[in-house]
Amino acid sequence: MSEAILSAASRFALISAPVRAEKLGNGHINATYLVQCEDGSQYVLQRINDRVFTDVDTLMNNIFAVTSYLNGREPGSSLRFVRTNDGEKYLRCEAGCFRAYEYVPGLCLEKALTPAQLETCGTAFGRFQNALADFDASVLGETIPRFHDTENRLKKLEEAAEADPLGRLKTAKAEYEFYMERRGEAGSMLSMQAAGALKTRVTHNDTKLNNVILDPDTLEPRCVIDLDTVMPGLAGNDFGDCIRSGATTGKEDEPDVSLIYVDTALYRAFARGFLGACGASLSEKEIRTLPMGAKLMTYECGARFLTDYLCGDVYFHTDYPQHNLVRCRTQMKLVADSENKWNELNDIIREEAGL
Ligand code: GN1
Ligand code: MG
Repeated sequence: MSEAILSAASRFALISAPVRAEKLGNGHINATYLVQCEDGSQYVLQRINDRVFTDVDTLMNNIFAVTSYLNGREPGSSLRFVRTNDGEKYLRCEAGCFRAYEYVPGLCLEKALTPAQLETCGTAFGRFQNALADFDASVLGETIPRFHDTENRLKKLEEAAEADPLGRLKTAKAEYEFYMERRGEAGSMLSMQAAGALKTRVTHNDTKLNNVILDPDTLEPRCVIDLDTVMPGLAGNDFGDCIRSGATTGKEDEPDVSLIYVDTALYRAFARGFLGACGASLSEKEIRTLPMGAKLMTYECGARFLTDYLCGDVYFHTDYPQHNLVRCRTQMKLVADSENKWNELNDIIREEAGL
């Protein structure tokens, strides 16, 4: 594989010849490599999952538009993509679709160890959203339609259970019921948006904890990565996905769910960073929906893991046959724990926002 990766890398306008490539990070969708060049410079090369992102032209147009806008406002605040030797935004070759950007060294957390680290991630995603406040959303295509339409995700889960192509439903009955029982809440944020009560912003939409690069010494945010789903969206969803992945006592794929809880100290820290960076731009209505955003992102993600388990693991990268089922259970536990802590979580947001 390394040969194919190096050969793809050599077709980008890098500063010197690529000599080595190794796997980088833990994304569930694209395959990511760190490429070392002869003169010591480093790049990230990604093979884009074109089963998930079927319109790679739109995807890469979005990413070039957003990163050049952000770097234009503040040089170095976003990823710097490199074109191919032919001047294209990505490479399509026998080994797949690839893109390249300058490597940003730093820390990507799989789990927050301290509230200070999570506060920094909150600052990073809040700043990102604010920096795009005046960006013309009409230039962005929808890379994955209905990405955070939770009701539609539940419909897909129901269809997967009805088709049950691998006969896996019998091993996930309780999980399926858990998600179905909560279906009534799934559309609550989108209906507020449709009624004009929540503002449509340009958001990141995949604010997983490991999608922020931190300076390991100062803990300052360096950059937000994984820009594939930057599209019109809701502030609560960006708040929510980082709470889902960051304000927890365990990993997304921890098999022992008795170790999984919503960590309220981490929750408060993330809220502090996010609200601080968003400043006065969030309306009171948006602020009051943040706990629901976190609950829905967790619920939706769990439902997506379960759907993928039932469909035979065709979407998320998995390491073993039960992997998606294990992931869907941690998300269930977090949803149940948010329900138990509902008043406390709402109080945290009110206190941090000064409401
Ligand atoms: C995927 O690519 P990655 O690992 O950052 C997924 C997110 C999920 C996440 C769950 C495009 O994100 O929506 O929340 O896995 N990205 C896409 O870990 O579907
Ligand atoms: Mg990622």
